[in-house]
Amino acid sequence: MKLPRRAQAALAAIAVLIGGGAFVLFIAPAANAAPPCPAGAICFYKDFHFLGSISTPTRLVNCPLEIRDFRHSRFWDGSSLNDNVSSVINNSNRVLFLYYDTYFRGKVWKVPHQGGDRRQNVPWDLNDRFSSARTWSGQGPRC
Ligand SMILES: [Ca+2]
Repeated sequence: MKLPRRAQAALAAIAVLIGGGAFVLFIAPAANAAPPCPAGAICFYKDFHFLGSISTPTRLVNCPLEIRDFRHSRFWDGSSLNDNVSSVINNSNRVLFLYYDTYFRGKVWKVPHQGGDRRQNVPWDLNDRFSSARTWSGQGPRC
């Protein structure tokens, strides 16, 4: 079977890429890729646009439904959550409140649990500044 010239060129290019080891680059994840946020979870990301390392603190969706001091919480890469959160996805059924200071003090930023706003970059003036968080729901568990 005779392939059209374009198809021959494409096959030749693929053969070169595979032969040269470049094929690995196509299937390797991007350097900054973080896992997607699981259903029902609240996810903090170290970088904007849901990149960098991720943290999925279960204590915001189960009792005690709060983190009083981010200095005791970590991203998956081991770095501290404190003054480090840059984007957030709220896949839970609870409204999330993030606070500038520990023990729910200082400026507060609200992330709803539904609609487009449940996935957000942290505003510039609050980027890498949050130190505590808690969640609220009219229905969900109370502790
Ligand atoms: Ca950050």
